[in-house]
Amino acid sequence: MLTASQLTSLQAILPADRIHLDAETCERYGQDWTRYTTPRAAAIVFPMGIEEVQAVVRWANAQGVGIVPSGGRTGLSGGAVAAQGEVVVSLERMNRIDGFDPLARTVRCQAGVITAALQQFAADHGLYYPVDFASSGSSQIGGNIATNAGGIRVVRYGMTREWVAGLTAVSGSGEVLECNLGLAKNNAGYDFRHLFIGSEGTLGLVVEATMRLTDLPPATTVLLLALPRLADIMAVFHAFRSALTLQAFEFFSDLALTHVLAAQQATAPLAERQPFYVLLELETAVQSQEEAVLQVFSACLEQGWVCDGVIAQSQQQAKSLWRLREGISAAITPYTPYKNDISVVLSRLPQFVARLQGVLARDYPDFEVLWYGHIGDGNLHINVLKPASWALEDFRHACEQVNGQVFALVAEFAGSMSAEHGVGLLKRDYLGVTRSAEEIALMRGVKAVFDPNCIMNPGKLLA
Ligand code: 2HG
Ligand code: ZN
Repeated sequence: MLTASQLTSLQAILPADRIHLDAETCERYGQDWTRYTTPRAAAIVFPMGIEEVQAVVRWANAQGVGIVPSGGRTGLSGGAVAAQGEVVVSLERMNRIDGFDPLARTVRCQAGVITAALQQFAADHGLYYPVDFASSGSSQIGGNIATNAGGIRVVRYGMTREWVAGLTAVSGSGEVLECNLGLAKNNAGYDFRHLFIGSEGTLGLVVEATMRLTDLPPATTVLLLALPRLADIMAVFHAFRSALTLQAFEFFSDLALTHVLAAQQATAPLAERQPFYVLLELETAVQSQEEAVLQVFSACLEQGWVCDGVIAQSQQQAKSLWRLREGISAAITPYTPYKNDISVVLSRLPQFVARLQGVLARDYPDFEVLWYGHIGDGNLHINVLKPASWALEDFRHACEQVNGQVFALVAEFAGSMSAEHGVGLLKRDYLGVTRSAEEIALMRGVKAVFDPNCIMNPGKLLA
């Protein structure tokens, strides 16, 4: 899809073996984990340094070609899909970790560093990188920053944003910007770092970052609790959080459990099935905290909020409980689920959930609807499974109809239409649920400053 002269000028920037035009590579790198858009990349390029990224961006501006920044492509909103003949800039060959500063407890990462590699680097130095999720073995730091990735420990450590001490970006106009210099304190004007975090590649490419590390977590206890009613979940949350420090507070429905058990060929963790389950990880460094776990657990049983539960007795058992939660998304991928990733403030969650249950039970009678997510953050992943007999477009259309009601509820409760997965292509038309027209107009203005020719990830986030 590139003209002969476009290709010739691109070949003057990068060696031929780092420009891929073949259909297989274009398909592989032209999409993320979503399966709702047909990839149509013109080329995939693999720069190996900041100057090469800058040269590609300048070339794209001169040629009027769109760029899709590409990390581990584990996104769920189509943010890394090349759907209209763009050049995909894969950062995967820029995967060096260096510049470890033990005093500042920071480390310098190129954008293509795999999340798990940073976690391992931290562990090797007696420290901890706490942002964690099921895709940490494939996702990359640059992508995590561009999407402000969240995951399973946000309730304790916050999102990726909290862990970026500085970043280097190549803006859409080809300028190299050093944002925040890794400083702990820096009030010298606007902090562009935070504009790039979560910008989904629409302002430029994050090429390097200085990431913060922290202390290793103390010993923890993992529990799985069974709940007859979702309405009681915040009471359980409050009871545990008042007594102990939460590392995670996740939930899933029985239908989600059914699918994950089938996919993993595992057996149910509790003798009796209940409609909902909570997976907690609690800090238990000292014996009094271990006792507190049992006390709160008993209190929840007495109240009738919880009717059964299991406390992991070994690391291995803790891992297998976690696999049930973390494996859900992969278990249902074959059903091309229609995904919602919504959030409200915790205090409004019980009322919101009650109303949402009503809407989904009434309007999705023919589809399997799975509930799971980071409920301790007020974040629900609602996944609707496509029946095999339905065509993808018809299914999507049917889901979008119901989604109008879901998003009306999100708006009524002043929630987010995308809590952690970003907006990308799939949620773009719903941005107005959470952001005002004035805000969206300002976003366009910001984009025009950093990316005047609109070459950066065109069509994502903003139409
Ligand atoms: C998770 O929390 C991921 O498991 C994926 O964010 C969520 O599949 C989803 O909807
Ligand atoms: Zn999630």
